[in-house]
Amino acid sequence: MRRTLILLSAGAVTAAAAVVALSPSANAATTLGAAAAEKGRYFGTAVAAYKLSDAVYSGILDREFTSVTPENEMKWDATEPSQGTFSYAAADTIVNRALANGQKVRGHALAWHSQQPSWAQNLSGAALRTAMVNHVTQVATHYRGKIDSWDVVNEAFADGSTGARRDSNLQRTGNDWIEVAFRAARAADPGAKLCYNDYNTDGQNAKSNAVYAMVQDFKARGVPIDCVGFQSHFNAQSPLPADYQANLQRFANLGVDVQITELDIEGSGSAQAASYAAVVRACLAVTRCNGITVWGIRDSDSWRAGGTPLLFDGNGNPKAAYTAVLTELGGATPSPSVSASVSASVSPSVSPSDPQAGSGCAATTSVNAWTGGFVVTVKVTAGAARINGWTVAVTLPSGSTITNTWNATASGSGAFTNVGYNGGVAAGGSTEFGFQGTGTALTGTPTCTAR
Ligand code: 9MR
Repeated sequence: MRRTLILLSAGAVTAAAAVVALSPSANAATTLGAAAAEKGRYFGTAVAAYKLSDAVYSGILDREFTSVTPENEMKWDATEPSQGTFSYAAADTIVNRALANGQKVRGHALAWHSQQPSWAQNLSGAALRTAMVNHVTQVATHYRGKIDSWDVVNEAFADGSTGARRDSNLQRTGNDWIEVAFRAARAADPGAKLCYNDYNTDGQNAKSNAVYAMVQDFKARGVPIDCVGFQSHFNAQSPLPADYQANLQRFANLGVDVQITELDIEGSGSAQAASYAAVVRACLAVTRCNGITVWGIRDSDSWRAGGTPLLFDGNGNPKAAYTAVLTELGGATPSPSVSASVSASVSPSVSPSDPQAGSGCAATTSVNAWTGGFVVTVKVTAGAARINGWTVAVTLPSGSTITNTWNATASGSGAFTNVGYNGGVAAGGSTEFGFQGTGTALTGTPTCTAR
């Protein structure tokens, strides 16, 4: 952690000195996506199309994440509910919204034994093989050019010590069904990375050994495969394995990217935070680990909500696990920590090179506007002295409405006040908040009042 020392000179009332530790740098990235990007990685989440109208959900999604995975909308039952009839509306909503926001898309999943439409469940043999190839081809063609990575085949290996393939209707069409699916996907979308994705393969065990052997064989025979996804659903029964990093590394050494694709860790508090940090550390230590996706945004969005396994609580507030992930990525939450309190009021002397010299606070905006809507990010910068709270006032054109605010409380028309964790800003430090609205965005400069 880089610590910045700011020495304060004797003041008018009582001489005092304080050491203020910015955590860790006033310029550190303040979102998961921005921090991961500085490490050359994406940070993604699973998204459910029906939740996009929830402003808290979409606000966090757009602020924090640089990749999205449709949680259910690209599965076989969703995209081909009856044979030969394709239904892309829900997945298209997620994909097009993500691309418009500059987020990558992980496609999930082309061929899987689960969530098959009933017509496919009732097929077997050559008819099922043909239907599977057609499905892979049609869906990958529809999304050609839009998908960063496809989970071409999902969960094809059995749990336990056998190292065998999972029995399924697809497996019963012949052992080559996996490579046939990969070849069909490559032909349909040559630009997408093609992944094999599974769970309980996060450490070295019989199942991951079997996947490893398959990838090694594919590479040797020229079957197109670019990445392996490690779902990483952890809880007390299935904890983060000690050899997680080593396992990621051995797959990377085969010449594929590795991605953490469905991360969630049941638990709470510092124990959960420590496990999340360890996952991030492992990925950062493996050059070819090029992205992490968590399996949902808020605990309440999780497929196992009771285990509170995600980075935001049910209200959308960042948890300790969020801070741990952000810190491990080299980012920092906006609020500084003060390691020694000032013992009396002082008049600080600020180095002449300090660009924020002055008092109170200033606010600057960055506006992303489109026809009918806008997102404004506001940077609040403290002047020459630490501030303990702030209120920013903006003037909105008449007819414009604010629909969502993050990292601040909207208090009345166009006024925003800090929330609990970002009111304190060290001298010269800054914090960000944002809001989204309909209509036309503001054009003028906002005013900032410090407390
Ligand atoms: O999170 C998904 C949940 O909403 C679905 O009901 C479920 C149906 O199978 O799939 C969940 O996602 C799974 C993913 O597609 C594959 N790996 C395991 C995930 C959690 O079950």
